[in-house]
Amino acid sequence: MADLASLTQEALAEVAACGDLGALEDVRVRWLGKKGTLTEQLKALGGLSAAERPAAGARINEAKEKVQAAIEAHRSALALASLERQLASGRIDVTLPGRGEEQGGLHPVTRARLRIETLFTRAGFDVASGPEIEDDFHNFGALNFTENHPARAMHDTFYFPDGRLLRTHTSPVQIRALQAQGAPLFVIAPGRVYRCDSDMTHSPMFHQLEGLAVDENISFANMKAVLHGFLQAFFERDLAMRLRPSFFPFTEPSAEVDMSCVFCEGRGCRVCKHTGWLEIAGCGMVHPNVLQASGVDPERYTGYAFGAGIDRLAMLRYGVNDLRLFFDNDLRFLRQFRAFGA
Ligand code: 2NL
Repeated sequence: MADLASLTQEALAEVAACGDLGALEDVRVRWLGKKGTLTEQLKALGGLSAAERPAAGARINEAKEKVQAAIEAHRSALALASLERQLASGRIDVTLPGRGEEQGGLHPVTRARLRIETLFTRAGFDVASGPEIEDDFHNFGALNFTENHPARAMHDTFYFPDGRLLRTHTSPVQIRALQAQGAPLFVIAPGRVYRCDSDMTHSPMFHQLEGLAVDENISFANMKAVLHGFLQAFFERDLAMRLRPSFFPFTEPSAEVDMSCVFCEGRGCRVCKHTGWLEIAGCGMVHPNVLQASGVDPERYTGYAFGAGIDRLAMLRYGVNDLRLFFDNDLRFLRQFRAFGA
């Protein structure tokens, strides 16, 4: 019988020298397989006496188990090392900046709205918002529209089958604010509004700014000063403003607001159709019926209100000549409004 101790040492040395799982399997077959060197030792037991056989067999099995254990341990170590190599090569540094990210920016209509909100907030107004789906009372009834007013017609207003509608102006937001807070009240209501109208200069959805000031002793002169101050601040320049008599069901008296053309300074150009003036808003003193309908005493309080198109304000401020550009969302157009664009 070969020297079991030195065979075992030889086997263990081979196991330890294995660099991968394949080599380790070869070593296992060579030593412990059916015809493996240590397995073969059992066959030599036949040449021993019956007295020596059990002890010799036990020692061979002990050697086999020792080598088997060494193989298992080495197999685990190789598997762990291989996993760690894989993890190290595939590691992702989550602190690296992403690839291909671009500087974003606000939509020009959003920029105009935020600018408007900042300026009116500075003047003491709160910013109010409300539902885009409204009922007849808040959109028309409370605003002194007669039952048969043309604006109520199906071809001007989007109606739902249950009689509700898409608000045609943001006045209902101000009606709700009046109902909820009463007077005194100073609010602006910017937001999306909807009208059954679509052509070169009309979009079925557009953005409106309305404003409402209700308190004791509110005058037409107060309104004129606030609107003129707003326009000069919004366009960052001195400009002339004029009021022309007009009519709205919800204000009396009512006026159209014109400002001197921001493109030709009043000299006359294509944008102002050679008049020197741009129509920019409507306004007036809140009709007593409107205050009454909202639960405010028209004998004690007066107020002014105004409405303007945010899209039109944005077009004039940023020099955009086609309303539809705001709604196409063509990135070549929008990129020009990036906060820190190229
Ligand atoms: C326009 C005209 C206007 C108002 C809107 C208003 C709201 C309440 C009460 C009274 Cl709650 N009036 N809003 C007043 C005058 C004109 O808008 O040309 N808009 C684009």
